[in-house]
Amino acid sequence: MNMKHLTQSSLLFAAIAWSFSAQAVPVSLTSLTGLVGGSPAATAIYRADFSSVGIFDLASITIMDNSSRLGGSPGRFSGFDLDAIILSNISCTTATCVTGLSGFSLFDYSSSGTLFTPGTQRTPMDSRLFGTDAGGMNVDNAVATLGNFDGNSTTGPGANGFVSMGDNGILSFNLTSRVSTDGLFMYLGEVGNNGEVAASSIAVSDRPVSVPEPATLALMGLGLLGLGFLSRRHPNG
Ligand SMILES: [Ca+2]
Ligand SMILES: [Ca+2]
Ligand SMILES: [Ca+2]
Repeated sequence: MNMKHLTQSSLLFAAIAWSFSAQAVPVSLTSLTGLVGGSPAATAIYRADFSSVGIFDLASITIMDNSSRLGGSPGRFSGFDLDAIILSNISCTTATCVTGLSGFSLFDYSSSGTLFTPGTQRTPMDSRLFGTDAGGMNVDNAVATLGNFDGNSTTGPGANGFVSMGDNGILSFNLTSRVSTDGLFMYLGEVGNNGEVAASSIAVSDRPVSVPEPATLALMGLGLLGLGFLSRRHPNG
């Protein structure tokens, strides 16, 4: 790592830590083989091994879209399309294996356990992003079903089972209780397998995420845009 990257890394860490008011560290993801989901089924699953993440107890997980208008569909489907996110102590190498897991009951996918900052939509814009509630500021888990990898990978009338975060959207999950990172795996699914997960950043913290101030988020978003070196671009993205 050269000095430039070291400086950028320090700045990014500072930006995340500031926003979370807690220790937050970036997480690397491994793409699993195969696709799952509803109909059509085109959800790609990614695995993170938290054993080596550098914190002992996990309290929150944050997904930061950084797709920068690169992949996927526009409008209400802009940005990262999250099908599901679960935690388990079982290591899977295939997407089909993950669909057979019973994830730990540590998520509250309702607005009580999530913090959502919608990203922007590419034209044609809708009143709200897909899979969000009437106000567009929270996940509607009756649509997104974030505990199940069941997304219908379509932008047509049959779209269901996921939430689209918008370009540079941020979605945080506060776990219902802290869990040891020893032997802990996270699995998350991206509907469409079009590079939006691979172009996003995942961070974890040993503290819950509190309600961020808009100014903080705006600054953080700009910081992440400028610090794209942490993005993991999908080769087909
Ligand atoms: Ca999308
Ligand atoms: Ca789902
Ligand atoms: Ca997608």
